[in-house]
Amino acid sequence: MPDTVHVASGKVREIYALDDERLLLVASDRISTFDVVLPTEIPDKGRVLTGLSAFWFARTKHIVPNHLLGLRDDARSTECRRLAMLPVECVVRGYITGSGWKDYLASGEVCGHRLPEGLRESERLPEPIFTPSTKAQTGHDENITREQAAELVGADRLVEVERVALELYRFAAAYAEARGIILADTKFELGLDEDSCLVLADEVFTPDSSRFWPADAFAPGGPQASFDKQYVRDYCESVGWDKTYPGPELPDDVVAETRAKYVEAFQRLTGVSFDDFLADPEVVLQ
Ligand code: PZK
Repeated sequence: MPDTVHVASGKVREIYALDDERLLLVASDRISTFDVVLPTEIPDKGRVLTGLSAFWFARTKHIVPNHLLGLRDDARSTECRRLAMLPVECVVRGYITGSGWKDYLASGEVCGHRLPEGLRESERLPEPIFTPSTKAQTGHDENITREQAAELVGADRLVEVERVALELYRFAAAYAEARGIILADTKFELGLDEDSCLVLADEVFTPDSSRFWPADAFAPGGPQASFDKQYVRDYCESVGWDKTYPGPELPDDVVAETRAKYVEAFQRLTGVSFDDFLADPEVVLQ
């Protein structure tokens, strides 16, 4: 892409500048597990994530405006508005897992929310909770309290961010649950436009920004199977990998099963056939 300046790399995505106001987000087919990007790609994974994000952007603009301008014909590239990103990760948890479970075990609290006693790992919370974290440049984001988040974005902005994040989560979790997928938790990136209006950015309700669990296998009291990455995790465990770089190459059957799970999540949630999306990516916006 001549005239297109690379501005940032994520583990599995790239950002390019189209001009002063617009960015291009490109989702690759790379996959990470246990925080390591594997040497083997999952064909179409980036397209699934791009299509899912666009689908959710189109269905949540009554809650908050978003950065989406359009999808490219490659089905993996999103043109978007360039924003001033807020310096907090906006996490909402409907279930107690991951770092939330660790914090709950240690203190009975997550980000200043006191939770009921006796919760089991992966249990549904009485109400979804907003649990902001810092954006770590390297390593893991660190959970912070609402007071610490208010210092980073301002108290009034934080009230708005929390309300929007909880409303987005409630909307998508109910929608997904009706289609057999539990959205255990999710992470949003929000920014401000030129008028200082709050705008939803990045990727939304994808398996990379959220935990997707198959509802029919839900069994609190331990960790849950991942809707999308379980075959990858099981394979990585089976070969005795020590979870440090580099990760193992994936065999063809694990790649095929994993691709099928991504496509299944896309089709269950969007109701659009994946082939129809590839033929005309913007069908997910209708
Ligand atoms: C922005 N990231 C995360 C890092 C990626 C993504 N609309 C926007 N305006 C300004 N900045 C960003 C966005 C969005 N979305 C998002 N970093 C900056 C990120 C690395 C690779 F693909």
